[in-house]
Amino acid sequence: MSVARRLIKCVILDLDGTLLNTDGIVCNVLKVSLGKYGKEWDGRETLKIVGKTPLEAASAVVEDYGLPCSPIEFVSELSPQFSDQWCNIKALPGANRLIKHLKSNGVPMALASNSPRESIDAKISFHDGWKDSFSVLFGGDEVRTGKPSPDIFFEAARRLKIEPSSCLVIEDSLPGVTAGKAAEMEVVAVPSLPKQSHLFTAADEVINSLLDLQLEKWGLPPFADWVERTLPVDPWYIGGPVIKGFGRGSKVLGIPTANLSTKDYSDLLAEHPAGVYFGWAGLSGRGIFKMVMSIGWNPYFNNKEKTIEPWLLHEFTEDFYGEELKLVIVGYIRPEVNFPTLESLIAKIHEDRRVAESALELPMYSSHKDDSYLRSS
Ligand code: ADP
Ligand code: RBF
Ligand code: MG
Repeated sequence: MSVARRLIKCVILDLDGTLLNTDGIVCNVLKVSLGKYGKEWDGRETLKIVGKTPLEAASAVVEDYGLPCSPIEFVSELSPQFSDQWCNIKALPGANRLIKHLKSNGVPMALASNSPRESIDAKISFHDGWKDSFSVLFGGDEVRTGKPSPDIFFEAARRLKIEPSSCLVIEDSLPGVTAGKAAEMEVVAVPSLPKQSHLFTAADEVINSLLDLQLEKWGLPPFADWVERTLPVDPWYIGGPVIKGFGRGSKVLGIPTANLSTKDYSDLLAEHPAGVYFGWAGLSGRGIFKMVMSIGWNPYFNNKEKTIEPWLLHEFTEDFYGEELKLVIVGYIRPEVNFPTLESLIAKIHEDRRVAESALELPMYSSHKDDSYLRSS
């Protein structure tokens, strides 16, 4: 095991984009509101608003779209629409696991968010056990200046009675990372927007999702739920007819991947972090097979779209395009990464296959082979 970089005594967490999957909801509200002004929301704007205070975010949108209202008016127009949506925000994968783990190990936790205290309280009220897990909560309206100013982190540390250098900040946004470093804390960035990790050079570590957090690096109690190099996840399901992919799985890698339409499942795909997962695959009329897959942008090929690439661990004598494929995903192996050579990418995928093949023999994973979803049509 690697030596801890620093002895950390507490964890300060950001809320939106770090623990909660707020992005989709923010986008939907903006789409509707801008529509009323005859404007079309361009998803790329999200980059400008993540991690900002509501007023700053509103100013950016009002200016970029030339809206005939002031940022303050825009905020008041949007707030009731946002409030209506708080109940629909899901916890990001790994958020509940992290909170439970730190709590049961007695690691103090603070929540420090740029959103107003009132919305923080409202948002977390929909997540069991969250409120009681934080000894300190701070909203952007409770300090003089929000992130990227370090105020909110200094205040959180002061209230925790722990010196800043012993605090670990977990943040998804650039303003948040800047604030954490300005407070001289250790900062792990978990960028909520795809393909942004190169911008987070100020962070002490950049990870792909909370599933990849290695607490022992910070001298904190390690997660104990990894089993034979795999992390069990709440099973989830996806299925549909097999479609044509980029035509390079078999040709370039010698590894065929039976692609599913991403259009029909964009919400589901957005919910799950990019990475390598495994589970069981049901192919109607042919049987049930072990499966290992990647979800993401395949950095080696730098795809524009997030795709799902399942490799069925079975030798087929023919293609099965158009046939109904059902997947149950039961575990996680690793984040998606880039490789210096095609050979190293191929070698890694074969290693993933071995990990998945052997893990799927464990009762905790093999029991899902009998899931009725795999046989349904
Ligand atoms: P594409 O880019 O169209 O997905 P691939 O080279 O990735 O092409 O090959 C995938 C196709 O190969 C699948 O759609 C399926 O019809 C076929 N195939 C054969 N064996 C397998 C397997 N073991 N796993 C996944 N797909 C397979
Ligand atoms: N592509 C990457 O660029 N990085 C990866 O880490 C990666 N991991 C994969 C793991 C598995 C189990 C599979 C089946 C594929 C993976 N690929 C990865 C995707 C590979 O690039 C993809 O199958 C081809 O792009 C097919 O179009
Ligand atoms: Mg494919």
